[in-house]
Amino acid sequence: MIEATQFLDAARRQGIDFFTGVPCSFLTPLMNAAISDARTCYVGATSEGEAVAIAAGAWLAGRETAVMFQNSGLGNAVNPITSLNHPFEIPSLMVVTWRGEPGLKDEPQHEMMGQITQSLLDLVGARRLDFPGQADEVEPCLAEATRLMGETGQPVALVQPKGAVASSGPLQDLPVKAGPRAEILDFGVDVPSARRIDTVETLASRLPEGAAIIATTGHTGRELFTLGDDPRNLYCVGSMGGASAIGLGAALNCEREIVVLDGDGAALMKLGNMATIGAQGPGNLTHVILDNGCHLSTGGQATVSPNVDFAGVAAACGYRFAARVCGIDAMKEAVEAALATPGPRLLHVKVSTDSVEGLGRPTVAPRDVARRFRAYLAGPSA
Ligand SMILES: Cc1ncc(C[n+]2csc(CCOP(=O)(O)OP(=O)(O)O)c2C)c(N)n1
Repeated sequence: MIEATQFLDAARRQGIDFFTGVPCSFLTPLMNAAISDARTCYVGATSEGEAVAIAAGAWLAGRETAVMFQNSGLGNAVNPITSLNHPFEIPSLMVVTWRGEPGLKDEPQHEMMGQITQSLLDLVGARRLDFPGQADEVEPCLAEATRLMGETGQPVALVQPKGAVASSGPLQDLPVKAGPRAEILDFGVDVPSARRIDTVETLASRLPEGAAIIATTGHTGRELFTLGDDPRNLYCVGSMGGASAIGLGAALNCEREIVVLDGDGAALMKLGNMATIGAQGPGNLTHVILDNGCHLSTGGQATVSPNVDFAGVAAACGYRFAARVCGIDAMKEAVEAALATPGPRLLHVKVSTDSVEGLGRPTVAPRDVARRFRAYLAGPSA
Protein backbone atom coordinates (compact mmCIF):
# COMPACT_ATOMS: atom_id res chain seq x y z
CA MET A 1 0.00 0.00 0.00
CA ILE A 2 1.20 3.54 -0.76
CA GLU A 3 0.23 7.00 0.48
CA ALA A 4 -1.65 9.30 -1.89
CA THR A 5 0.87 12.07 -1.26
CA GLN A 6 3.75 9.79 -2.31
CA PHE A 7 2.04 9.30 -5.65
CA LEU A 8 1.13 12.96 -6.15
CA ASP A 9 4.58 14.21 -5.13
CA ALA A 10 6.27 11.78 -7.51
CA ALA A 11 3.85 12.75 -10.29
CA ARG A 12 4.62 16.42 -9.70
CA ARG A 13 8.34 15.71 -9.87
CA GLN A 14 7.67 14.34 -13.37
CA GLY A 15 5.80 17.55 -14.24
CA ILE A 16 2.34 15.95 -13.99
CA ASP A 17 0.17 18.42 -12.09
CA PHE A 18 -3.08 18.62 -14.05
CA PHE A 19 -5.63 16.01 -12.99
CA THR A 20 -9.10 15.29 -14.26
CA GLY A 21 -11.46 12.37 -13.94
CA VAL A 22 -14.62 10.80 -12.62
CA PRO A 23 -14.70 9.31 -9.11
CA CYS A 24 -14.58 5.68 -8.07
CA SER A 25 -14.64 4.49 -4.46
CA PHE A 26 -11.24 2.81 -5.02
CA LEU A 27 -9.85 6.20 -6.10
CA THR A 28 -11.07 8.18 -3.11
CA PRO A 29 -7.66 8.63 -1.41
CA LEU A 30 -5.80 9.61 -4.59
CA MET A 31 -8.53 11.75 -6.08
CA ASN A 32 -9.40 13.54 -2.84
CA ALA A 33 -5.72 14.26 -2.25
CA ALA A 34 -5.39 15.68 -5.77
CA ILE A 35 -8.50 17.83 -5.27
CA SER A 36 -7.32 19.04 -1.86
CA ASP A 37 -3.73 19.82 -2.87
CA ALA A 38 -3.35 23.46 -3.89
CA ARG A 39 -0.28 22.59 -5.98
CA THR A 40 -2.27 20.44 -8.40
CA CYS A 41 -5.18 21.39 -10.61
CA TYR A 42 -8.14 19.00 -10.60
CA VAL A 43 -11.14 19.27 -12.94
CA GLY A 44 -14.09 16.99 -12.26
CA ALA A 45 -15.62 15.73 -15.50
CA THR A 46 -19.12 14.44 -16.25
CA SER A 47 -17.82 11.42 -18.17
CA GLU A 48 -14.55 9.59 -18.57
CA GLY A 49 -14.39 10.50 -22.27
CA GLU A 50 -14.78 14.14 -21.36
CA ALA A 51 -11.94 13.82 -18.86
CA VAL A 52 -9.67 12.32 -21.53
CA ALA A 53 -10.49 15.22 -23.86
CA ILE A 54 -10.00 17.86 -21.13
CA ALA A 55 -6.59 16.36 -20.40
CA ALA A 56 -5.73 16.44 -24.11
CA GLY A 57 -6.62 20.14 -24.22
CA ALA A 58 -4.49 20.80 -21.16
CA TRP A 59 -1.57 18.96 -22.78
CA LEU A 60 -2.00 21.08 -25.91
CA ALA A 61 -1.66 24.11 -23.64
CA GLY A 62 1.62 22.81 -22.24
CA ARG A 63 0.59 20.77 -19.18
CA GLU A 64 1.46 17.17 -18.35
CA THR A 65 -1.69 15.39 -17.26
CA ALA A 66 -3.24 12.48 -15.43
CA VAL A 67 -6.76 11.13 -15.85
CA MET A 68 -8.36 9.03 -13.11
CA PHE A 69 -11.47 6.89 -13.45
CA GLN A 70 -13.16 3.60 -12.70
CA ASN A 71 -12.63 0.74 -15.15
CA SER A 72 -16.37 0.73 -15.87
CA GLY A 73 -15.77 4.15 -17.46
CA LEU A 74 -13.13 2.78 -19.79
CA GLY A 75 -15.90 2.15 -22.30
CA ASN A 76 -16.79 5.84 -22.18
CA ALA A 77 -13.17 6.73 -22.85
CA VAL A 78 -12.41 4.33 -25.71
CA ASN A 79 -13.44 6.75 -28.46
CA PRO A 80 -11.24 9.69 -27.39
CA ILE A 81 -8.35 7.37 -26.51
CA THR A 82 -8.43 5.77 -29.97
CA SER A 83 -9.37 8.79 -32.09
CA LEU A 84 -7.75 11.66 -30.16
CA ASN A 85 -4.80 10.45 -28.06
CA HIS A 86 -3.78 7.84 -30.60
CA PRO A 87 -3.68 9.77 -33.92
CA PHE A 88 -2.61 13.08 -32.36
CA GLU A 89 -0.04 11.32 -30.15
CA ILE A 90 -1.24 13.11 -27.04
CA PRO A 91 0.06 11.38 -23.92
CA SER A 92 -1.61 11.22 -20.53
CA LEU A 93 -1.16 9.14 -17.43
CA MET A 94 -4.31 7.10 -16.78
CA VAL A 95 -5.10 5.70 -13.37
CA VAL A 96 -7.86 3.16 -13.95
CA THR A 97 -9.30 1.28 -11.00
CA TRP A 98 -9.79 -2.47 -10.98
CA ARG A 99 -13.35 -3.10 -9.88
CA GLY A 100 -14.31 -6.73 -10.44
CA GLU A 101 -10.80 -8.09 -10.04
CA PRO A 102 -11.15 -11.86 -10.52
CA GLY A 103 -11.05 -13.67 -7.19
CA LEU A 104 -12.26 -10.65 -5.17
CA LYS A 105 -15.86 -10.20 -4.10
CA ASP A 106 -17.45 -7.32 -6.01
CA GLU A 107 -20.74 -6.27 -7.56
CA PRO A 108 -22.05 -8.21 -10.59
CA GLN A 109 -21.90 -5.17 -12.88
CA HIS A 110 -18.10 -5.10 -12.50
CA GLU A 111 -17.48 -8.77 -13.23
CA MET A 112 -17.04 -8.57 -17.01
CA MET A 113 -15.00 -5.35 -17.05
CA GLY A 114 -12.87 -6.71 -14.21
CA GLN A 115 -11.88 -9.58 -16.49
CA ILE A 116 -11.05 -7.46 -19.53
CA THR A 117 -9.63 -4.21 -18.11
CA GLN A 118 -5.98 -4.95 -18.90
CA SER A 119 -6.68 -6.46 -22.32
CA LEU A 120 -8.97 -3.55 -23.24
CA LEU A 121 -6.25 -1.07 -22.30
CA ASP A 122 -3.79 -3.07 -24.41
CA LEU A 123 -6.26 -3.13 -27.31
CA VAL A 124 -6.69 0.65 -27.31
CA GLY A 125 -2.94 1.12 -27.42
CA ALA A 126 -2.36 2.42 -23.90
CA ARG A 127 1.00 1.33 -22.52
CA ARG A 128 0.49 -0.41 -19.20
CA LEU A 129 2.64 -0.47 -16.07
CA ASP A 130 1.97 -2.10 -12.70
CA PHE A 131 0.49 0.21 -10.09
CA PRO A 132 3.16 0.77 -7.43
CA GLY A 133 2.61 -1.63 -4.53
CA GLN A 134 4.91 0.08 -2.02
CA ALA A 135 6.56 3.42 -1.37
CA ASP A 136 9.90 2.68 -3.05
CA GLU A 137 8.14 1.67 -6.28
CA VAL A 138 6.32 4.97 -6.77
CA GLU A 139 9.16 7.12 -8.08
CA PRO A 140 10.50 4.53 -10.58
CA CYS A 141 6.96 3.80 -11.79
CA LEU A 142 6.17 7.43 -12.54
CA ALA A 143 9.60 8.02 -14.06
CA GLU A 144 9.09 5.05 -16.38
CA ALA A 145 5.55 6.18 -17.24
CA THR A 146 6.89 9.62 -18.15
CA ARG A 147 9.69 8.12 -20.23
CA LEU A 148 7.22 5.92 -22.11
CA MET A 149 4.82 8.81 -22.73
CA GLY A 150 7.68 10.90 -24.09
CA GLU A 151 8.88 8.08 -26.30
CA THR A 152 5.51 7.02 -27.71
CA GLY A 153 3.23 10.03 -27.35
CA GLN A 154 0.59 7.59 -26.10
CA PRO A 155 -1.26 7.26 -22.77
CA VAL A 156 0.28 5.09 -20.08
CA ALA A 157 -2.18 3.27 -17.82
CA LEU A 158 -1.76 2.13 -14.23
CA VAL A 159 -4.49 -0.25 -13.11
CA GLN A 160 -5.09 0.46 -9.45
CA PRO A 161 -6.30 -2.53 -7.40
CA LYS A 162 -8.54 -2.23 -4.36
CA GLY A 163 -6.79 -0.87 -1.28
CA ALA A 164 -3.61 0.12 -3.13
CA VAL A 165 -3.63 3.64 -1.67
CA ALA A 166 -4.07 4.41 2.05
CA SER A 167 -6.92 6.70 2.95
CA SER A 168 -5.83 10.32 2.94
CA GLY A 169 -6.84 13.41 4.91
CA PRO A 170 -10.19 15.16 4.71
CA LEU A 171 -11.42 16.35 1.34
CA GLN A 172 -10.96 20.07 0.91
CA ASP A 173 -13.10 20.97 -2.02
CA LEU A 174 -14.66 24.22 -3.12
CA PRO A 175 -18.31 23.77 -3.96
CA VAL A 176 -19.37 25.14 -7.34
CA LYS A 177 -21.23 28.40 -6.80
CA ALA A 178 -24.10 29.23 -9.14
CA GLY A 179 -23.63 32.74 -10.49
CA PRO A 180 -26.27 35.04 -12.00
CA ARG A 181 -27.83 33.48 -15.08
CA ALA A 182 -26.81 35.14 -18.36
CA GLU A 183 -29.53 36.86 -20.31
CA ILE A 184 -30.09 35.10 -23.63
CA LEU A 185 -29.54 37.44 -26.54
CA ASP A 186 -30.93 37.12 -30.06
CA PHE A 187 -29.08 38.25 -33.16
CA GLY A 188 -30.82 38.04 -36.53
CA VAL A 189 -34.03 36.21 -35.74
CA ASP A 190 -36.23 35.38 -38.76
CA VAL A 191 -33.53 35.83 -41.38
CA PRO A 192 -32.41 32.98 -43.67
CA SER A 193 -29.50 31.05 -42.25
CA ALA A 194 -26.14 31.27 -44.01
CA ARG A 195 -23.78 28.53 -45.16
CA ARG A 196 -21.59 27.22 -42.37
CA ILE A 197 -18.37 27.88 -44.27
CA ASP A 198 -19.32 31.55 -44.70
CA THR A 199 -20.26 31.77 -41.03
CA VAL A 200 -16.91 30.28 -40.02
CA GLU A 201 -15.09 32.69 -42.32
CA THR A 202 -16.95 35.64 -40.79
CA LEU A 203 -16.04 34.45 -37.30
CA ALA A 204 -12.41 33.58 -38.06
CA SER A 205 -11.74 36.98 -39.61
CA ARG A 206 -13.05 38.76 -36.49
CA LEU A 207 -11.08 36.94 -33.84
CA PRO A 208 -8.45 38.84 -31.90
CA GLU A 209 -4.84 38.23 -32.83
CA GLY A 210 -3.52 35.21 -30.99
CA ALA A 211 -6.86 33.36 -30.81
CA ALA A 212 -6.92 29.61 -31.43
CA ILE A 213 -9.66 27.57 -33.11
CA ILE A 214 -10.63 23.98 -32.28
CA ALA A 215 -13.00 22.48 -34.86
CA THR A 216 -15.21 19.46 -34.33
CA THR A 217 -15.05 16.28 -36.38
CA GLY A 218 -16.63 15.92 -39.82
CA HIS A 219 -17.15 18.69 -42.32
CA THR A 220 -16.62 21.57 -39.89
CA GLY A 221 -12.90 20.89 -39.51
CA ARG A 222 -12.62 20.27 -43.24
CA GLU A 223 -14.31 23.60 -43.98
CA LEU A 224 -11.96 25.41 -41.60
CA PHE A 225 -9.02 23.76 -43.34
CA THR A 226 -10.44 24.68 -46.76
CA LEU A 227 -10.63 28.32 -45.69
CA GLY A 228 -6.91 28.22 -44.96
CA ASP A 229 -4.59 26.00 -42.96
CA ASP A 230 -3.04 27.75 -39.99
CA PRO A 231 -1.07 26.75 -36.88
CA ARG A 232 -3.85 28.31 -34.81
CA ASN A 233 -6.26 25.60 -36.02
CA LEU A 234 -6.82 22.19 -34.47
CA TYR A 235 -8.92 19.86 -36.62
CA CYS A 236 -10.48 17.21 -34.40
CA VAL A 237 -10.74 14.46 -36.95
CA GLY A 238 -12.23 12.11 -34.35
CA SER A 239 -13.41 12.34 -30.73
CA MET A 240 -16.93 13.40 -31.73
CA GLY A 241 -18.34 15.64 -29.00
CA GLY A 242 -14.91 16.20 -27.50
CA ALA A 243 -14.00 19.54 -29.09
CA SER A 244 -15.57 21.62 -26.30
CA ALA A 245 -13.78 19.56 -23.63
CA ILE A 246 -10.46 19.97 -25.46
CA GLY A 247 -11.24 23.69 -25.61
CA LEU A 248 -11.90 23.76 -21.88
CA GLY A 249 -8.62 22.00 -21.08
CA ALA A 250 -6.76 24.46 -23.31
CA ALA A 251 -8.58 27.57 -22.07
CA LEU A 252 -7.90 26.73 -18.43
CA ASN A 253 -4.19 26.55 -19.16
CA CYS A 254 -3.42 29.46 -21.46
CA GLU A 255 -4.20 33.14 -21.83
CA ARG A 256 -5.28 33.00 -25.43
CA GLU A 257 -8.85 33.22 -26.64
CA ILE A 258 -9.93 29.67 -27.40
CA VAL A 259 -12.77 29.27 -29.88
CA VAL A 260 -14.51 25.92 -30.28
CA LEU A 261 -16.45 25.21 -33.47
CA ASP A 262 -18.96 22.52 -32.53
CA GLY A 263 -21.72 20.75 -34.44
CA ASP A 264 -25.24 20.22 -33.17
CA GLY A 265 -24.80 16.44 -33.37
CA ALA A 266 -21.44 16.56 -31.64
CA ALA A 267 -22.61 18.95 -28.91
CA LEU A 268 -25.62 16.72 -28.20
CA MET A 269 -23.38 13.66 -27.96
CA LYS A 270 -21.50 15.20 -24.99
CA LEU A 271 -23.95 17.71 -23.56
CA GLY A 272 -22.42 17.20 -20.10
CA ASN A 273 -19.35 19.08 -21.34
CA MET A 274 -21.36 22.29 -21.16
CA ALA A 275 -22.05 21.79 -17.46
CA THR A 276 -18.32 21.41 -16.80
CA ILE A 277 -17.49 24.48 -18.87
CA GLY A 278 -20.09 26.55 -17.02
CA ALA A 279 -18.79 25.41 -13.65
CA GLN A 280 -15.12 25.97 -14.52
CA GLY A 281 -15.96 29.30 -16.11
CA PRO A 282 -12.90 30.09 -18.26
CA GLY A 283 -13.18 33.71 -19.36
CA ASN A 284 -11.24 33.04 -22.57
CA LEU A 285 -13.49 30.32 -24.05
CA THR A 286 -16.04 30.84 -26.81
CA HIS A 287 -18.15 27.83 -27.74
CA VAL A 288 -19.85 28.14 -31.12
CA ILE A 289 -22.47 25.53 -32.01
CA LEU A 290 -23.00 25.56 -35.76
CA ASP A 291 -26.46 24.07 -35.95
CA ASN A 292 -27.60 22.71 -39.32
CA GLY A 293 -30.18 20.44 -37.67
CA CYS A 294 -28.55 17.31 -38.98
CA HIS A 295 -25.50 15.07 -39.15
CA LEU A 296 -24.47 16.60 -42.45
CA SER A 297 -21.11 14.85 -42.59
CA THR A 298 -22.72 11.42 -42.63
CA GLY A 299 -25.55 12.05 -45.07
CA GLY A 300 -27.87 14.58 -43.45
CA GLN A 301 -29.70 12.46 -40.85
CA ALA A 302 -31.75 14.74 -38.57
CA THR A 303 -30.55 15.57 -35.09
CA VAL A 304 -32.97 16.63 -32.38
CA SER A 305 -31.49 20.13 -32.32
CA PRO A 306 -34.72 21.92 -33.45
CA ASN A 307 -36.02 20.92 -30.02
CA VAL A 308 -32.94 22.14 -28.14
CA ASP A 309 -32.26 25.68 -27.00
CA PHE A 310 -28.47 25.49 -26.73
CA ALA A 311 -28.24 29.12 -25.55
CA GLY A 312 -30.72 28.30 -22.79
CA VAL A 313 -28.69 25.23 -21.84
CA ALA A 314 -25.53 27.32 -21.74
CA ALA A 315 -27.11 29.99 -19.57
CA ALA A 316 -28.47 27.31 -17.24
CA CYS A 317 -25.00 25.75 -17.03
CA GLY A 318 -23.37 29.03 -16.01
CA TYR A 319 -21.94 30.40 -19.27
CA ARG A 320 -21.62 34.15 -18.91
CA PHE A 321 -22.76 34.99 -22.43
CA ALA A 322 -25.37 33.10 -24.42
CA ALA A 323 -26.85 34.06 -27.77
CA ARG A 324 -28.91 32.72 -30.64
CA VAL A 325 -27.59 33.84 -33.99
CA CYS A 326 -28.83 33.59 -37.56
CA GLY A 327 -27.29 35.10 -40.70
CA ILE A 328 -23.95 36.69 -41.53
CA ASP A 329 -24.72 40.23 -40.40
CA ALA A 330 -26.04 38.89 -37.13
CA MET A 331 -22.91 36.79 -36.76
CA LYS A 332 -20.74 39.90 -37.08
CA GLU A 333 -22.71 41.64 -34.33
CA ALA A 334 -22.82 38.58 -32.12
CA VAL A 335 -19.06 37.98 -32.31
CA GLU A 336 -18.35 41.58 -31.39
CA ALA A 337 -20.78 41.46 -28.44
CA ALA A 338 -19.49 38.09 -27.27
CA LEU A 339 -15.83 39.07 -27.32
CA ALA A 340 -16.64 42.22 -25.34
CA THR A 341 -18.00 40.01 -22.53
CA PRO A 342 -15.97 37.62 -20.36
CA GLY A 343 -16.52 33.95 -21.10
CA PRO A 344 -17.44 31.29 -21.21
CA ARG A 345 -19.61 32.31 -24.12
CA LEU A 346 -22.00 30.31 -26.25
CA LEU A 347 -23.11 31.24 -29.73
CA HIS A 348 -25.87 28.98 -31.04
CA VAL A 349 -25.70 29.72 -34.75
CA LYS A 350 -28.30 28.40 -37.16
CA VAL A 351 -26.62 27.51 -40.43
CA SER A 352 -27.94 26.04 -43.68
CA THR A 353 -27.39 22.46 -44.79
CA ASP A 354 -25.49 23.57 -47.89
CA SER A 355 -22.29 21.66 -48.25
CA VAL A 356 -19.24 22.84 -50.12
CA GLU A 357 -18.03 21.52 -53.46
CA GLY A 358 -14.47 20.21 -53.39
CA LEU A 359 -14.12 20.29 -49.62
CA GLY A 360 -10.48 19.70 -48.58
CA ARG A 361 -9.21 17.35 -45.91
CA PRO A 362 -6.39 18.35 -43.56
CA THR A 363 -3.17 17.36 -45.28
CA VAL A 364 -1.06 17.81 -42.16
CA ALA A 365 -0.87 14.64 -40.05
CA PRO A 366 -2.78 14.87 -36.73
CA ARG A 367 0.51 14.36 -34.84
CA ASP A 368 1.97 17.43 -36.53
CA VAL A 369 -1.23 19.46 -36.15
CA ALA A 370 -1.12 18.77 -32.40
CA ARG A 371 2.54 19.74 -32.06
CA ARG A 372 2.30 22.93 -34.04
CA PHE A 373 -0.89 23.86 -32.13
CA ARG A 374 0.91 23.22 -28.83
CA ALA A 375 3.81 25.39 -30.00
CA TYR A 376 1.33 28.08 -31.10
CA LEU A 377 -0.40 28.10 -27.70
CA ALA A 378 2.99 28.32 -25.99
CA GLY A 379 4.02 31.32 -28.06
CA PRO A 380 3.53 34.91 -26.86
CA SER A 381 -0.15 35.86 -27.00
CA ALA A 382 -1.09 39.20 -28.54
C1 LIG B 1 -18.32 8.51 -31.77
C2 LIG B 1 -18.65 8.75 -33.20
N1 LIG B 1 -19.86 8.40 -33.66
C3 LIG B 1 -20.17 8.63 -34.96
C4 LIG B 1 -19.26 9.17 -35.82
C5 LIG B 1 -19.58 9.39 -37.27
N2 LIG B 1 -19.77 10.81 -37.55
C6 LIG B 1 -18.81 11.60 -38.06
S1 LIG B 1 -19.29 13.16 -38.30
C7 LIG B 1 -20.81 12.81 -37.71
C8 LIG B 1 -21.90 13.85 -37.68
C9 LIG B 1 -21.59 15.00 -36.78
O1 LIG B 1 -22.75 15.80 -36.74
P1 LIG B 1 -22.66 17.34 -36.42
O2 LIG B 1 -21.83 17.53 -35.22
O3 LIG B 1 -24.05 17.87 -36.38
O4 LIG B 1 -21.84 17.97 -37.62
P2 LIG B 1 -22.18 17.96 -39.20
O5 LIG B 1 -22.05 16.56 -39.66
O6 LIG B 1 -23.54 18.50 -39.40
O7 LIG B 1 -21.12 18.80 -39.80
C10 LIG B 1 -20.94 11.48 -37.32
C11 LIG B 1 -22.19 10.88 -36.77
C12 LIG B 1 -17.99 9.51 -35.28
N3 LIG B 1 -17.03 10.08 -36.03
N4 LIG B 1 -17.72 9.28 -33.99
